[in-house]
Amino acid sequence: MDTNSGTVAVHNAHAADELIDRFFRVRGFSEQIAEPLSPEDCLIQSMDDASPIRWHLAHTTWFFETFLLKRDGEYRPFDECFEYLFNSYYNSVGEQYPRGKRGLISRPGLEETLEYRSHVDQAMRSLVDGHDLTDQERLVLEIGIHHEQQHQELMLTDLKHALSCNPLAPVYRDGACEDLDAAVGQSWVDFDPGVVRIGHDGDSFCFDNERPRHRVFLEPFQIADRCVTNREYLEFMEDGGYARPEFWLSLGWATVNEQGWQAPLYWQKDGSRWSQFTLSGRKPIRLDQPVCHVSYFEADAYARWAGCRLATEAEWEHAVCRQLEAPFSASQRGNWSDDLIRSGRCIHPKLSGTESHLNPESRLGEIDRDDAGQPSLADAMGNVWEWTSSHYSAYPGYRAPAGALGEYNGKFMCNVFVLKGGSCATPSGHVRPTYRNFFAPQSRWQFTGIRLARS
Ligand code: AVJ
Ligand code: FE
Repeated sequence: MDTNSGTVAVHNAHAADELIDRFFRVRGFSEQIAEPLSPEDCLIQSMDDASPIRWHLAHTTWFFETFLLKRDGEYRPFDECFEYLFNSYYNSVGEQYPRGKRGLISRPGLEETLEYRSHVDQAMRSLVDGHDLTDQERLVLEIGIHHEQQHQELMLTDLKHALSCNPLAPVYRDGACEDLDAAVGQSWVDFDPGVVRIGHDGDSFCFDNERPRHRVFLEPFQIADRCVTNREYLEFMEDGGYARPEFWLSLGWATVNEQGWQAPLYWQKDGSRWSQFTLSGRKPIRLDQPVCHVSYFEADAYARWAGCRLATEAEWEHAVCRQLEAPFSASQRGNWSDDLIRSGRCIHPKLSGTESHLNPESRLGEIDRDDAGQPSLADAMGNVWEWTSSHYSAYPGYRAPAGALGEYNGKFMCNVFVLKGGSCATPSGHVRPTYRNFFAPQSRWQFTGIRLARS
């Protein structure tokens, strides 16, 4: 393995001091996520796609150990076997313990896993105190920090799935979900045809898959100023959405039937009332919250039922970037996991819409508009990941970085779709409009929702 040759990414890493502060803050937040959990909670694995909390705590540590510390001759590994045990998918590092069996690893236990973390944290402290980090070391450190933030989101989604399997509907953290319902209109934001640029530009951090920035031609389109709500999705359900093949892709229809899907993941009907499992236990469905935990297949079928479609990745990114340049910020109220935890709220999407959509006192029904009089896209960043119709493929000119970290993103560019914007399980500061998340079209356990577009 050789991550030291070639360029891992093409940004100028931040100053070492700022990075190492961020390193310790981010490491601390992972432990804060695990803090309310018992050792039993931290071991279970409810499906192949999900991993135990303990595995996430160890694997993120393994990342720094493998890609930074082991490059330094002085470093003594905590346990040689962890190289194999906590390798997720890096063939150039070596073989991997089977993914679907991670829940069988009862040892190291939670306590020892936390010792592993502090062993590595101390070694990281010595590394940065011992010498000025090279450019390459700062790059890998920054990737490692963002990697740990990706796993913080996965910890929350995997935990939600695991706890949802328990009929006692356990509460991870008590917290209020916004329980207000408000009639929220939906408007369309218009775009003229033309050549636009998408992808990351400049020196700030991004993952390799966000480059190179490149041109794309867009036909005229419209994109919704907010995400689809539970109220709207229920209309689809009540119109026989899950029973009518005409709305579904063939693979989607097969999945609906195989899995017996009749509603989004975590929904349950008691009599005539729908409820949903949340990280704060079971709660009634709030009609004006964005629909969440739908697959690509459901998002696509809903859009077809509504006479619309999903946006392409380029349409979504162009729409959001144009808006971020505009001099208003209503749509930028994020709903990020660290803020939600800090303020004791439920890790759950909030009402769909801008402030003015949502404040019944002031301008109910009115919508925020930018300088050109266009409605603004509400909640595009944070709240729910938005499925796009774009397959996750390499941008023109993309080359995976040399070395093991070249396995990070590029090799997954098959049979998955791009999601944009971040969710309420994403920590603040982790995503940007160019960020490319990706999941298989049948995946529902991430906080995924729907924004409509049309031509
Ligand atoms: C971008 C969320 C699809 O889950 O494998 C974690 C994130 N990459 N470790 C994944 C990731 C390496 C990735 N997703
Ligand atoms: Fe990982």
